[in-house]
Amino acid sequence: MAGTAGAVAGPPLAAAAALLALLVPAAARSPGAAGCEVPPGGRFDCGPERLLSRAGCEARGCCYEPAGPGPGPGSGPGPPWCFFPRGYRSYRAENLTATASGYSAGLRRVAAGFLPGEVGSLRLDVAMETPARLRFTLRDPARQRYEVPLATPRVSGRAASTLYGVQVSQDPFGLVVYRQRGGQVLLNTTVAPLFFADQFLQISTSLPSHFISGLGEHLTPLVLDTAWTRVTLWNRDMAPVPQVNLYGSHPFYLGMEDGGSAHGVFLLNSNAMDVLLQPSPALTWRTTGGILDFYVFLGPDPKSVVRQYLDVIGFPFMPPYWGLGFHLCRWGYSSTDITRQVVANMTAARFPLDVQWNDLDYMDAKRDFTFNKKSFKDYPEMVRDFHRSGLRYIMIVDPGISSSGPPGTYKPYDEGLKRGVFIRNATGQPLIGKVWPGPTAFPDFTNPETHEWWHDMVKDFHDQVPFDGMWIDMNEPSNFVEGSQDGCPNNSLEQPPYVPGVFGGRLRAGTICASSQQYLSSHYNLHSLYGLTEAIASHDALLRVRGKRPFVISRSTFAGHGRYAGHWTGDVSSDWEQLYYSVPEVLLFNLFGVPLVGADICGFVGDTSEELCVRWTQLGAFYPFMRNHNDHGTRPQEPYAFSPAAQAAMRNALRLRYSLLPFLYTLFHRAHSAGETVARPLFLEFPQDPNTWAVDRQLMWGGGLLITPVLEAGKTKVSGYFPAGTWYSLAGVGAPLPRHGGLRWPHGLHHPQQRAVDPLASSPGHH
Ligand code: MIG
Repeated sequence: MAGTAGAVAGPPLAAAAALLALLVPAAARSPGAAGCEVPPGGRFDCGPERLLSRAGCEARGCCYEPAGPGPGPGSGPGPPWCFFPRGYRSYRAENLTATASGYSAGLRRVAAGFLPGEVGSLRLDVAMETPARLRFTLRDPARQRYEVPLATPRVSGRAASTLYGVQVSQDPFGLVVYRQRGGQVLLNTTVAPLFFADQFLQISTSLPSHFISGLGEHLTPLVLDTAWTRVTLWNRDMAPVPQVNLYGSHPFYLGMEDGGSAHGVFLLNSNAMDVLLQPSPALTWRTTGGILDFYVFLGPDPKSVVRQYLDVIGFPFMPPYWGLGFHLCRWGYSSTDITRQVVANMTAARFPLDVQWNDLDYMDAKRDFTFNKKSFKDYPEMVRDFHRSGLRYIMIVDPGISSSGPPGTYKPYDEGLKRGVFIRNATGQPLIGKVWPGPTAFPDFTNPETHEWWHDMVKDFHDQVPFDGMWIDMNEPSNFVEGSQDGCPNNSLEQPPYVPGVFGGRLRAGTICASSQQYLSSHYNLHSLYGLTEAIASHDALLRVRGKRPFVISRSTFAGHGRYAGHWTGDVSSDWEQLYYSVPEVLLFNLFGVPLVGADICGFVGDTSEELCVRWTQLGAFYPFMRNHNDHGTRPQEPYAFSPAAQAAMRNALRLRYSLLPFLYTLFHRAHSAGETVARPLFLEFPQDPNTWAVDRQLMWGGGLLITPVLEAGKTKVSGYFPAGTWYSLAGVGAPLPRHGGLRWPHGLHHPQQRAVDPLASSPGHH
């Protein structure tokens, strides 16, 4: 361990426990050329909030070296030009003392920072919560700051023996977490200075390897790129493209270590943030509010890391069995007649269908909890008829509540107004934005009264239309005008001194004003919790109204979401690239504890093609949540919309899924009761085999079913990686699949050593 902690040196002092030691460093170096010999990959940006000239950089006591592709404030694709010298001082640790749960220390700012609202004194609390879980927090002891209202385990006392050891470096302050066994350093915050200002909190750490997975929601491979990557978290309605903040926030990563051990880190913070990855390798958390509240999970195997994370945020809910069947939806089923016809077509074409959906089309003037009395005249009967034929039914619900009707004409708004459930603007009035129904107010789901009101609205509507589940969309929340119809005030919440790399450049882009007021705090703090809080309200309302296990699918998510709802990956394009990306997205959401996840099969935006749609259905048969959904105005993509050969291939894919449903249901039960994953990256099962770590063109169900889908156009063969073991072809088990329609959609799996037959091939003879 000694010597691995950068600036840490010297003999242990005042040990709070046998494995905790406060270390006194060699006298802090004064900034200047001496501390500037930092290899480019290990340089930490000294100008996070703006571009600095040499003079501006040196005025901060930092090193200036124009190099690489920069310049750029931290977000550049290369090393920062202005960077901290080694030993740059910010806080000094004092008074390390043992506490019931671990120990605490005071931190005192010893050198002025450069952002407003620096907190001069901090309190560090280290809690050794369980043998494999460490929590540490940095708070302002003088002032209560916003903290994420997520119920996490209350732990009293200190774990007797732990997988980790902790050291505190005194000046500059830093924390080192290492494995007791073998000494591998997992976290070392001495690599760069700590910042704790009102709206700018930053802490950096070295990483033990380049294999870092997590930090959603982004369109990324399973393993993130540590070559100067910025990952921004701030929930946003945004059709998935690489590099931008998408619908959800999951400030959690899992790291693999040499030898196959794994650890995880969760920052319990919901403010807009950037996470920066750089090649040394290292990671910087940079958030705009709250406190620093970290959990470190020691595994030591990756499955345990996931379970330990879920111990903190909650195990996934148990979906009803029907929820694992095939779901069919599109925007543009514009009447009950058309919706009924879709179901009839599915039956006639012998496709299994468990859940029929409707998009906005059912609504009257696009308002929640209403239906169109012309085109959806027999809506309640339609749903009852579906029930009679064994189907379930789900419709979309948006959070924005139409606010422009005359009083007395729309109960959700009238009641909501009376009961004070809406988010307020600077003048204390409901903030009015614009979504599908036109002007809308936004329910504040951090207010308990809103949950009651939401329940009442859900119940009223359910009394008319006995739906079975809820599809909650637009809950980032999405807003078609920036901030509100009246703009936003000019204040520090709207224009923070540091703005993370959010798409659109401003926090209010595509959403409501950051400074609007919610029951628990400002929207600035609570924004990324909007979807989660709506999911909780919807889950609870469904439970009360139906008295059965709820089924909620949400676009926006936050850590802990899986306990209440599932997720679909939003407005993906009908293209092959998005087909591939859906694999890592599904795998990542399983690591995030949201196993009920899937992408819109055949793609949402744009016209699909027959080949793409077949491949997508074949892959989608292995999404834990399997729904075909389509944009309005694009080419139809229901399974029956294609050629007989394509239909046959899709039917086979569906048949295979349905034959595996008991297994899938069991996996969900394992997730629900033991914190496991359902769809699983290979490295979770084979952590000792580094070849598996980055595999994200294959996925597993549970520990034994390996799926190797075709993800490219024009291919009838795929190669995949088969870890050591004996692999059996699923198609070889049980009755052979029937022959039909020639070889239009066969695909096979070939591997030099082991050969597996793709169970979805339309003709077994092909192999
Ligand atoms: O502004 O309800 O992601 O699945 O079909 C678009 C219409 C609103 C976005 C969802 C999509 C849904 C669509 N919605």
